[in-house]
Amino acid sequence: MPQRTLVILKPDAVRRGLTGEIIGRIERKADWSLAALELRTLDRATLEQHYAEHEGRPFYEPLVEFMASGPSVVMVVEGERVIEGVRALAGPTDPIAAAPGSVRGDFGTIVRENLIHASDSEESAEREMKIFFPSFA
Ligand code: RTP
Ligand code: MG
Repeated sequence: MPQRTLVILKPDAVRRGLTGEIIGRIERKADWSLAALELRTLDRATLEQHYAEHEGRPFYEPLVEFMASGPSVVMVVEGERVIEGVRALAGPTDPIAAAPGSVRGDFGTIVRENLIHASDSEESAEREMKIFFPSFA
């Protein structure tokens, strides 16, 4: 079933020059393609909307600060089962627990700077695409 998902290559991925590597992994999956892509420094208001579910948690403030600390690559990826698929390609939140072969497992060590965000459900994907690409969805 074709789907769309909102993917962010976080500021650590851009700073470390890993965006080509990660985009390449996404592009090489059969029947997946890029529907939107932009290099953008995310502002606080956008991040507060995006991470509203985490407001009040101890990691929220440092997370928002990190996410605003430099440019990110914001993308919409479309294709067969892409919501579940990009989450699998990313690996679990904690990069040390993530298997080698996944983006977080191959390149990450600390939980906050885990390189990539991907929508976790169809509802999240719709909500997040509207936040980052209001004219697109
Ligand atoms: P994401 O939303 O970025 O795709 O990641 P996720 O679903 O795997 O993780 P989530 O629980 O939604 O957390 C969002 C992001 O917050 C940072 N985080 N830091 N204990 C901590 O320091 C902590 N926990 C979460 C990570 O950047 C995580 O991706
Ligand atoms: Mg999440």
